[in-house]
This record gives sequence, C-alpha cells and structure tokens, in this order.
Amino acid sequence: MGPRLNGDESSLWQAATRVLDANWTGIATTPSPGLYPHQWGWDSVFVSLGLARYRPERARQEIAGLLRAQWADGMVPHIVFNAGLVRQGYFPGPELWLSSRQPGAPRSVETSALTQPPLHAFAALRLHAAASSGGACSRDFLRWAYPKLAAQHEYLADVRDVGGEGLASICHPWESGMDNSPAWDRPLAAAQPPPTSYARLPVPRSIPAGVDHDRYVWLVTTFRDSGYDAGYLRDEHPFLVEDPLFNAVYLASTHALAEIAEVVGADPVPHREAAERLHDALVRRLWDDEQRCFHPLDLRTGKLIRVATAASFVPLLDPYLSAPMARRLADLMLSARFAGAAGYPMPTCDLQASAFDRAAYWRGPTWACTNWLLWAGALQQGFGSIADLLYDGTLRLVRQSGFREFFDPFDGSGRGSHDYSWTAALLLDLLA
Ligand code: 9WN
Repeated sequence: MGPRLNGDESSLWQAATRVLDANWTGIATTPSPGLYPHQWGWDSVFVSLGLARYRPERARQEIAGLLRAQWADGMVPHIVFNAGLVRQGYFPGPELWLSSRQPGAPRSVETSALTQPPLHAFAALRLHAAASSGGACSRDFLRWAYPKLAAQHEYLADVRDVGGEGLASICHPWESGMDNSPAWDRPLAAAQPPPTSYARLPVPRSIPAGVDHDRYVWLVTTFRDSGYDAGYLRDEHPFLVEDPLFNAVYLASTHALAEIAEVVGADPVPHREAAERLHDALVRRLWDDEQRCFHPLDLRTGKLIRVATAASFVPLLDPYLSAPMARRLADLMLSARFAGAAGYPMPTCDLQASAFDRAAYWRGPTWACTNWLLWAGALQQGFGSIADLLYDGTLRLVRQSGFREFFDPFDGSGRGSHDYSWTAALLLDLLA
C-alpha cells in the first residue's frame, strides 16, 4: 500500500516505513530509539499521520495509547511511560511525576502530568479522511475517541484558560514542544528555583542541560507538590504563557472536533462556537501589529514576548485568519529574518535575533514537525509557493541527511538523534 512514487521517492518511502516499524515497541512508536524510549504526545500524533498512509490500524492505536492515558480532568499527558522500558534511563522518569499517587491519573499506566500541543483531534480527523472510503473501523474509532477528545478540549477551556479570555496557557516549556525556544528565556529566568535538590543524571543528548534543565525539573516538582492543583496553577505557578503554536493547534483541532462530531452524530455547534472564540482571542491577544507576527503572552508580566520563532507563524492554520495578517506572516517568512542566508526552511528562530543559534535545538535549527505545521498552514491560506518551499526543503533535508531529529538551517546537515520517528512519519504524509 502507498501512493504512486518515482524511484527516489519510493526508496525514501521504504526507508521511512523501516524507521517507523523499527521504533514500534508493540504498544506505541517511540520518538527515537534509545533517546526517548516512551510514548510522547505530539510525536505520536505526528507519527499517526505517517502510519495512516500504510498502517491505518496502528495509526489509530498510536492515538488510542495517548487517549487511554488521559487523566480524569481530561488532560492528555505528554509522556506515557512504557513500564518495560523505565530502566532505560530516560530522565525524568515516572519517579519525578508520581502520577500513580494522583487520584485523577490513569491506573493502568504511569504518565507525565503536563500536556503538549493538542493536535490529537486534527490528526484523528485526518486518519479518518485517509482511511479508504471513510471505512467502518475508522468511524468506530472516531466514535470511541470523540468523547475523550471533547474532554481534552474542555480541560483546556476550563483549567488552562487562566487568562480568562479564551486561550489555553502552557505551564512549562516542555508543553510548548519547543523546549528551549528563546521565547522561554525570560519567563524561565524569572522562575527562581532553590539550589538543585535532585541528582542530575548525565543527559546524553543535545537538549538543554544545566541551569535550564534544573528549572524544568523544579517547575514540575513545584506543580507536583501542589497535587497538580488548578488553583495553584492559576494563582502561584511562576511559568504561565499563552503560546501561538499551542493555541493555533488547539484552534485547528477545535475545527476538526466539530467535523468529528458530525461524523459520529454529535452536536458540532459548541465546537464551532469554541473555534470562533479561540480565533478572536488569538488575534486579540497574541497578534503583535508592530512586529507583524504572533508572539507569546507572558501571563505573569502581562507582556508579549517579542522574539519571533517558528511558533509565530503557526496561526496560518487558522481558516479565518484575515488576509492582511496572513500576508504579513508570509512576508516575514520570506524576509531576510527567516529566509535570508538559510538554505533550508524554516529556522526555528529569527536569524537576526541575538538568541539565534544554528546548532542549538529549538533556537535555530529546522525541524520536520514545525516545517510540516507551516506547510499545512500555508496550504490553508492558499500560499502555494510557500507550501512548495517547505515541502521541497523538507524532502531535501531528509535526502541529504536522513531522518534526523533536526537540521542545520544553513547547510542542511543532520543534528541530534538518528531515525527520528516524526521526521519519517511526516515525510510519508508529505509524499502521500
Ligand atoms: C521533553 C520527544 C520530545 C518532543 C519535544 C522535544 C523533546 C523532551 C526532552 O523531545 O522534549 O518532553 O527531553 O527534551 O523538545 O518536542 O516531543 O521527541
């Protein structure tokens, strides 16, 4: 099974399916062999988009694994631990989160207590669309998933709308998916942990270590010590940000939820109304007219964080984004600040920002997942040539350097881990 491809594309296709098959544990697909041995939220969602193209049943299993780990309040966790692999040494493991002591956590698996960009409903609808003639299995799956996805969205609307204006806030850089984005430097620096109180394990990877990692862990322990309490989050937690990527994905998934509701015979209207409110709040709160792009809003200072990153453009996914705003985003994407000297789209940080670093994880390198979101956003806005740039650039990166975790935006060399699941999966989605 698979689309009609030329010789080169067909070998890429085969190689990508080998990566995904090798990273399948029997329960879920790990982001990368060795490095991340468990199931991750938005990784699995992206993986499901690739699996949908050749193993639709497993694509559904991938999303089901996340939804089965949902907490009683509707939160879908960003890590679902594989009990058989906890000794592989990923830090922080279940011992940090202590989910098994939380009354609202699932009993069957241990999980983290944070979430990640909620692309789940968007992906579930895409799986359905990719299923041959909308198949019965796929409709059954949507029937099973719909109440869980709706509960996930209710959680975001209730517990995470701390600003009270309709957007969901993230309470940790890990929730953004772009851990060490320069956008988090200021709010993270303002969160002052006590001296290190846990034993650091060596971190054998390119992720931020040292003081930033200490702060990441401390933010979790302080949230955990409150019993992961919504009131604590609202009134005391030091890191609380409304992020354009997270909220644009939330909005795209809310539209998808309305369509899923129609497929399963539920009422789509509340989801349509929610999407309208989200669109209004996104534009009202995160659009920066002076800088002509979206920026995160730090709820603890009440100020926009004015560093343009790949996240600034993800609201292109919004079907009701006004044409002038979409045009401004496109102009910035094509300007010297994002296209400039970079040979490959799309650097994760403004090339002219002092924080830009071509090698440093989410501070400059290009990633298949952000490219894919922007490709989907460009298609949504009818920006065919930008979509082509992202499509061709992403294929070129993989041809040149393989299924790497991320890539140098100037010369396309591969960085981080090899055989990365979302790079393989999103390539399949692009080729299909
Ligand atoms: C923390 C798995 C995850 C991705 C994130 C990426 C990185 C984890 C880490 O790896 O985050 O969740 O250990 O740094 O930043 O986007 O989901 O691939």
